[in-house]
Amino acid sequence: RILITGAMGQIGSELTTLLRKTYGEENIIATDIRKNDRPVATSGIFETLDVTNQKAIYELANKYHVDTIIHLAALLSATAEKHPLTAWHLNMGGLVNALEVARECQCQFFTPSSIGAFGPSTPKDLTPQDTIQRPTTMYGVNKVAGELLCDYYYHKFGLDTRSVRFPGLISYVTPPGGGTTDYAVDIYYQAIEKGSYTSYIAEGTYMDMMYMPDALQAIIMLMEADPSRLEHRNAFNITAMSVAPEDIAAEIQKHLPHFTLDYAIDPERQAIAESWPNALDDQAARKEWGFNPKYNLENMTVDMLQKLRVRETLK
Ligand code: VAH
Repeated sequence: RILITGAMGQIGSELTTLLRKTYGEENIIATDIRKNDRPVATSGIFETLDVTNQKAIYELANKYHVDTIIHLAALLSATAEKHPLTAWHLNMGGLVNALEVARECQCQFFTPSSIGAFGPSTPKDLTPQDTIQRPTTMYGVNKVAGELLCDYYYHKFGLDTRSVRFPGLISYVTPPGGGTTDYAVDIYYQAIEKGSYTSYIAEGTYMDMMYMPDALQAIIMLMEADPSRLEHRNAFNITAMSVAPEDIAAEIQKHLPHFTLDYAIDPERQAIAESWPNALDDQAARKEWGFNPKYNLENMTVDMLQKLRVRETLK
């Protein structure tokens, strides 16, 4: 049985649906601090859970005899930068609570890291799997500390912890909240709704991105990987494309010729983006557990626009 925290978030809402299909609804316990006001909470087992309450996590893990914990509850980079101490308490407090329960219940454990775990002194192009990590954001501090804590639980307690450094994730089901890469999601929504988009990230700002289906597949592949092949654990570099706002706009214009992009830079999120790599080297993930994304900018754009058009017509 798998316990998911943050099941109503951008990753959680789609991962919950996919895991229910893959492993059976009765084996997925979706939890979130928000009440069950979204589809993910009404079509399977759902429990309200505040991950800052370790006892509450333990009680659910016990009640459902959980053997895997996928811990997604966290504040993303831009929100964390606005409320750094809240982010520290939720991101680190929630993680150590979830790790402690996983240790007590001997669960396999997954929590995401991010390209945000790198900083300005990290090599920006073909960022190595093993390299300097001195992020300058609270979110990045949380992600590096999280990677080290998960490795510690593996080496010290033999806990089967596994993690990936996600790039920006693009999806059409649940819009992300509070991220720096969210422009790459909003641009598609606005292309359909308004035919134009004003980017808060500057032209020429490259970041790694990935379409949600590839991100979900990566979680399942890593969690099912033969542990004897894993030289790394927390956390694997993975990416599907490195793009700047004008690249996405040019791809959208192939389908919507009148789409226009302009800029109104948000200095805070621009500074975060500039502290992150341009493009990761994900050879370790490909070698150790067969990571192999299916979507690039071209076929992701076709799918995103098609799915959002369908939703627009259903409104
Ligand atoms: C954010 N989408 O922008 C998240 C992610 C790599 C970016 O960590 O904070």
